[in-house]
Amino acid sequence: MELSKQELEYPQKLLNYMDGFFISKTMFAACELGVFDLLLEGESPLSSDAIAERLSTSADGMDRLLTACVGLQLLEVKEHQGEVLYSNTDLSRIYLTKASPRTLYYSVAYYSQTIYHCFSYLADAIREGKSQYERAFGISSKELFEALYRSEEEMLKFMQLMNSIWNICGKDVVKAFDLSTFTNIFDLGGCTGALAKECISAYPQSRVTIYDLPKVLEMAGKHFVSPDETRITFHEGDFFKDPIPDADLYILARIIHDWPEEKCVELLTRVSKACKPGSGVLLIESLLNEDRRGPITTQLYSLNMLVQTEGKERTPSEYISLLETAGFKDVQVRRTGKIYDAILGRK
Ligand code: SAM
Ligand code: ASE
Repeated sequence: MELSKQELEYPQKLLNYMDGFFISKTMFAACELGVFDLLLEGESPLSSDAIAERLSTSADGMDRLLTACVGLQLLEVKEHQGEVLYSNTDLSRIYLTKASPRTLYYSVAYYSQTIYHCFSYLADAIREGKSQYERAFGISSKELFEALYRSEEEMLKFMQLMNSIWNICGKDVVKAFDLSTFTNIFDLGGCTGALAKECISAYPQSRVTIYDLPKVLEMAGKHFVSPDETRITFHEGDFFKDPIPDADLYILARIIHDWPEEKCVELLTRVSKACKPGSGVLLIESLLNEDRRGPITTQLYSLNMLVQTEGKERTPSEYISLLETAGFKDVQVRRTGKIYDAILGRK
C-alpha cells in the first residue's frame, strides 16, 4: 500500500496504535472503579467531586478519568447552573454496567486482570512459541484448563468472560445455519450454557446437553443455568477421554482454537466416530480471511491464543481440512459479520 506524503510526514496511525492501550486501560479503570454503575444507580447526572467521593478516589484523578471517558464517548458532560455534570451514554449504560442484560463488564474485568497481564509478555510468547501463564502468574506448567481454573474464583471469572460475548453474538451464530432438523444437540465444552440457551430459543424443538468438566458444570448450575430450564441438561465428561454420547448435532464453540493441530484432529475424530450418518458438527470460531489480510480482530485474537493457550485462530480452509481429516464431509462455512462465525460438517 502506497502512503501519501502527508501520512509519511505525520504518522497518525502509529501514534494511535501507541495510545491504543491507554484507551483500553481508561475504560477498564472506569469499569473497575464503578463509575458506570454509580451513574446508573443515581439516575441523575453527578459532578466529578461527588463521583470521587462516592467511589473513594482522589478528586483530581477522577476528574481526568471522567474527561477521558467523555472523549471516548463513554460519558456525556453538560453544565447545569455553573456545575459540570456527568452521565452515562447509551453505550456505557447498555454494555458497561454490571447488571445490564447485554453487559460486557465481565469481559472487561478479565481483559484488565488476566489478558492484559499476559500481553505484557507477548514478545516472550513469540520468542518461545508458548503461553505465558507461568511467567505472568507464577504458576508451574500445567494443562491449559488446570492453569485457567487455578482457583474457583478464576474459574468463575473465566466462565463470566465466556458467557458475556454470547449476549452480543449468540443469536447470529446459532442462526448462521438452519439447525431446525437437529433436535438432540450436545454442546461440547458448553461451559455456562449461554449458547445452549440461544439454541433452545431459536429452535423450539431442540433439547441441548451441556457437556463439560464436572467442576465447570457445578459452577454453571450454581450461577448460570436455571433448574426450570427443562430443555437444557448437563453431562459431565472429559471430551478427550470419556465417551461422547449420541446426538444429532455436536456444537464446539471456541474449542478447536484452544488446541494444537494434533489435539484438534484427535477431538474431531472422536466426535466423528460418535456421529451417525446425517449427524453433524457445528464449529463456532472467529475466522481469519483466506488471504490472511484480516479481520484485524481475529489476527489479534490469534496472538491472544498464543499468550494464553496452545491454540490459534484459523482460516476456513484450515477448519475444512481438520474436519475432512476427521471424517466429515459437505463442510459449509457461513460468516456472520460479527466476531464469531460458523462451520457445519456432516457425517
Ligand atoms: N463453548 C464455550 C463458549 O464458546 O463460550 C466455552 C469455550 S471455552 C474456551 C472451552 C470450554 O471447554 C470450557 O468450558 C472448558 O471447561 C471446556 N473443556 C476444556 N477441556 C475440556 C475437556 N477435556 N473435556 C470437556 N470440556 C473441556
Ligand atoms: C479461549 C478464549 C479466550 C481461551 C482463553 C481465552 C478468550 C480470552 N482468553 O478459548 C477470548 C476473549 N475474547 C472474547 C471476545 O471474549
